[in-house]
Formats: sequence, structure tokens, C-alpha cells
Amino acid sequence: MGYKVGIVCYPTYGGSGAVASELALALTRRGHTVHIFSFALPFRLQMRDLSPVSFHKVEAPEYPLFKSYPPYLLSLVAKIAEISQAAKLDIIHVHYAVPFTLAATLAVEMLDNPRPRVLTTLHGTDVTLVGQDPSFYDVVRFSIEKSHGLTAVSDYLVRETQSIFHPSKPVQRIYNFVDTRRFRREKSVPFLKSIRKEGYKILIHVSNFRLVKRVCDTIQVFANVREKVKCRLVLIGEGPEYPLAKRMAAELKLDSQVHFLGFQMEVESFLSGADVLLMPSEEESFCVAALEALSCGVPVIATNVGGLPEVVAHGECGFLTTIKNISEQTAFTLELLRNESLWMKMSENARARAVSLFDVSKIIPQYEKAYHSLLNHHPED
Ligand code: GMT
Repeated sequence: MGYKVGIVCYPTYGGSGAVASELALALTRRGHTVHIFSFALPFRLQMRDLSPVSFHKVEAPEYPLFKSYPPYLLSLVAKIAEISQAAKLDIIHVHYAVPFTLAATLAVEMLDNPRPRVLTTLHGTDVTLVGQDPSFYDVVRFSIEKSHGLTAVSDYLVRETQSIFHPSKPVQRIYNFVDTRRFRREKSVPFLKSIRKEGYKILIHVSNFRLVKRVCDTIQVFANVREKVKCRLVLIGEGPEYPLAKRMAAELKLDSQVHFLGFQMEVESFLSGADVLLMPSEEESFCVAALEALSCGVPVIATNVGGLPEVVAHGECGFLTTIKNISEQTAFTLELLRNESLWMKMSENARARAVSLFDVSKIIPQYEKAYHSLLNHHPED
């Protein structure tokens, strides 16, 4: 029998919303019923067949008293409680603790038995940054303690959660996943094909252009590499650092060689035409973009921070360097682009790693098991 699952997530461009959306679709394919709660349709669900999932848009009411602060949390609690009762949900699975864990646990408290169980998947900055803000720490710790189950997307994040919040219950590591049948080296967009035809190698970066992604390092590495190898840089995504990145490309007189392509719905069509993914992040609990690149057979040059070493095996399917180490990132990129047999080997390894460790078919059963154990073991909580 399938579970009835409510998924709470951010709709905006980022890994947690992407993972939550792909999880929702994968669960419905396996016979579960899924309800999504968010303030907008998550970006990964746009232009996809939505018929298998029910989407519940959460809107905060307008009222002069609220001025710039409409009570979104209250609306979310009310919506989760209402739908949980009507649809008899078994599980509320929140993606990102702040403030969703609190919302879900409050909503559940409002209901009569049998109440849904709350599973929190911790994604990254909900633990390492936002959750540690002194004004948030106690309330985040309280809500994490109230959540019936906890998962984190890498061993690194499990350790961070334990050392920062000391939860009394275990934190299970469930890695992020990729649909390796969709993300494969097959269907590159014509734009990239034509650049390749002219003999250029393609460097790519995919992110939400937040400060932690260090997009400007990507541009600096590209500037160095292009002096030695004919190449182009493709940047997918948008965010706070976008204007700075554009300015830097202009100042280095690289405007015509750095392609800012903004958000793209079918990121696999861009990844699968690239030679190397550059991911010089300062902080990364996992990095979905790196995994999706590996799945497309694209070796990754990244930093050895957070959970990245669990995704990218150094020397096997890419290279890892220390943060801000532009010269090493440049050297590794050149090594890959100049050595065809090394690139081929790493590309094959990348694909094999994604398929064997992170394919959707390997990870979804781990979530199903977590749901099963939450519903079947009710310790005093
Ligand atoms: O925690 C965040 O910064 C937000 C989150 C997101 O929505 O993009 O990113 C985190 O979750 C992703 C999905 O699990 C991970 O792949 C990212 O590495 C992680 N970001 C950070 O840790 C900075």
C-alpha cells in the first residue's frame, strides 16, 4: 500500500527544492500519493506533468496590520493541518528545517489521532548557517528535537547537525539522487553543439549565484584556462552575485566568451554538452549540480569542502582543491582538457559513480524505509 506524503519545500532555484520536487515525482511513480506545500510551484515541477501530485499553494493573507510581514508561517501551519486531515496524510516530509520543521510539528499538534509523522530532511545552510544565527538557534534546535525523524544529505551534514544541535535522536544519512536515465550524455542543445563544432571546449557552472558559490572564481579560472586552450564558459542560473559576475567578465574583456544563460528548465541538455563543471564553492553540504554533471559524464573540478568529497571522488571523476585555490583549479582544468584519455576515463568513472551510488532507484527506497519505520515505531516523542 502506498503512503500519503505531504512534502514541504522552497520553490526557488536551489538544491533542496529540486530534490523535494524530484522526490515527489519519484514517489508517485512508485504508487504513493503526494501533496506539495509551497508558496509557488517549485521550479523543477514547472513544465512537468503535474497530474500525479497535488500542489497546495500557501498564501499569507494581506491585512494593513501586517504591513510588510504577512504571517506566512501561520498560513503554512493552517494549510498543512487542513490537508493532512482531509487527505489523511501519513507523513509530512519537510525539506529544509527553517521554518518548515516548526510549521509541520505545530500542524501535527493541532490534529486528532492518528496524526501524520514529521520527517525533516536537513539540506545544508539550515544547519550550517541560518540555523546557527544566534536569534534562531534555540527555536531551530527545539523544532529539530520535535521532528519525529531526521535525515541529512551527506555524512558531513550528519556530523555538523550532531555537533551543532546535539539531537537526541539519530540523524540518518540519505544522499541526494539523480535520474541517470534523464541526466545522460546524449542530448546537448544546438547552441553548445555549434560552439563545439568550432573546436571550443566547454566549461560550465550551474548555481543560484549565491556568495558561497564563488562564481567569480569560475570566471577567473576560465580566464586563465583560455590563454592555453580554446574554450568557452557557460553559466547557468541567477542570483545575488550575477551582476558582479557580469561585471567581472566585462572587465576581463570576456563578454563574448562567457555565456550567461540564466535559469534553464532542462539543465541536462546543457550539462551533457560540457567538458568540465567548475564548482569552486566555499560551503556545500552535497551539491546536486555536481552530481547531475557526473551523471552526464562531465568531470567536476570542485573544492574539498563539506559533502563535496562524498560526491566527487578526487582523481577518479574530477579533482578537488582547497577554497580560493585558483591556480590549482586552473591546472586541473588544463590537465583534463589537454589529456583526451584522462578525460575519457574520468567521464566514464563519473557516469559509473552516479549510476552505482546515487541513482534515484537506489535512494528512494531509503526514504520509503524511513517512512515505514516512522509509522511503525512510535517511541515516546
Ligand atoms: O542550504 C542551502 O544553501 C540551500 C540549499 C538549496 O536549497 O539549494 O542547498 C543545500 O542543499 C542542497 C540539496 O540538498 C545541497 O546540494 C547543497 O549543497 C546545499 N547548499 C549548501 O550547503 C550551501
